[in-house]
Amino acid sequence: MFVDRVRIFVKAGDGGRGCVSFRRAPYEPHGGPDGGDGGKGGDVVLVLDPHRNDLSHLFLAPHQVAQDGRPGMGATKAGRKGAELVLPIPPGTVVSRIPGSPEQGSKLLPLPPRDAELDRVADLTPPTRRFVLCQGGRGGWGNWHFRGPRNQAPRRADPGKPGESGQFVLELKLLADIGLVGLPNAGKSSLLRRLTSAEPKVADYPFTTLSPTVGVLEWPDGHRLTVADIPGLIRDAHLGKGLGDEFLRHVERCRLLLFVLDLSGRDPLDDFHLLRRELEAYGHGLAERPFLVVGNKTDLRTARRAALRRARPGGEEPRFVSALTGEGITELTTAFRHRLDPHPFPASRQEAVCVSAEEIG
Ligand SMILES: Nc1nc2c(ncn2[C@@H]2O[C@H](COP(=O)(O)OP(=O)(O)OP(=O)(O)O)[C@@H](O)[C@H]2O)c(=O)[nH]1
Ligand SMILES: [Mg+2]
Repeated sequence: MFVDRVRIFVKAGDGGRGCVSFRRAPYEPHGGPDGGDGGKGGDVVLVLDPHRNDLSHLFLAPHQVAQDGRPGMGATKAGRKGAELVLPIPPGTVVSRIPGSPEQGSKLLPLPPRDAELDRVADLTPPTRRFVLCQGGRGGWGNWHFRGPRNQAPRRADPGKPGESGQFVLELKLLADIGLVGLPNAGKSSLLRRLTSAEPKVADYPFTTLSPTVGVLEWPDGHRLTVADIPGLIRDAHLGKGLGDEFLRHVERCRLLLFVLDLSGRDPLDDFHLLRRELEAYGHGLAERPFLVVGNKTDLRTARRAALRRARPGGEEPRFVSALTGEGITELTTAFRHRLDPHPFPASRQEAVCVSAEEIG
């Protein structure tokens, strides 16, 4: 189960109660106040975890409550702090508060629609690694704070402050340098496998890919680019056909789009225009994003190659590869690098190598 949008209720720990206590010792019948302060409640902290690629763990456990602080004790001993609650989340998660969510009360509100106006509180994208979503409450003062010349034996101690709470929507928008966009069966996943060591499923039927995958391309000089593969788009995807535009938000933050066209299928130029129209209909600036065009499956049909080259779809010189045989892959990775890295790099170092998809972040 791939989950990229959840709503959760979180509550930080309450502060511990302050203590009312008096010193007791032999020969000291009226020892002064010595009630310690309550401990602070635990915070709820979001922490980036590059090994996580979705939010299913929070979908299954949408109530997250941190530990309360312990009450203060005699002999001015402070109560122990509540442990912080760490929620690991994938890089690229956007966190918004559901407006009007009751500060108290843990009944989950319905997940707001995608276009709802939400109050964004954080975008967990490196270099941000930690974000305190809810602060734990301060511990209450013990009675020794209230001693004074007029009141040598205060019986007052404060309760701890309640921890912050709220309901939030967490939405994953994958972070990658390059996003693969294409019709079902164009060979996007095969290309990702060829480019990186990620292993998305590949099969000879449409909609093999049901969730996005990110892989990493690395050059010997240490330069890295991340590549995201998403489910295929079809005509009227923006109206919810196929898997709809549900997954386009995962390429919203890619710096470069790669249109993957199937040379063995229908007219690749038509496919290109269809994809462009879907991106325009989706909006969010995707249609204006820089792109490259690649014709895949050169091992099957070469006749289409010349026609596509002449047509220069979108004014771009198309590249040609075979994800199956590896033909043209080095030229493609070089094109990525030239497009995304402003610094020229030596020709001898142009061939990229694969690294584990887990090393993202
Ligand atoms: N001959 C040949 N077949 C290829 C090539 N690239 C992909 N294929 C085949 O095309 C089919 C679809 O490949 P996928 O990589 O699953 O395509 P996809 O674009 O990820 O498809 P969806 O996930 O359904 O959108 C598979 O049977 C692949 O083996 C290629 O370069 N040459
Ligand atoms: Mg696929």
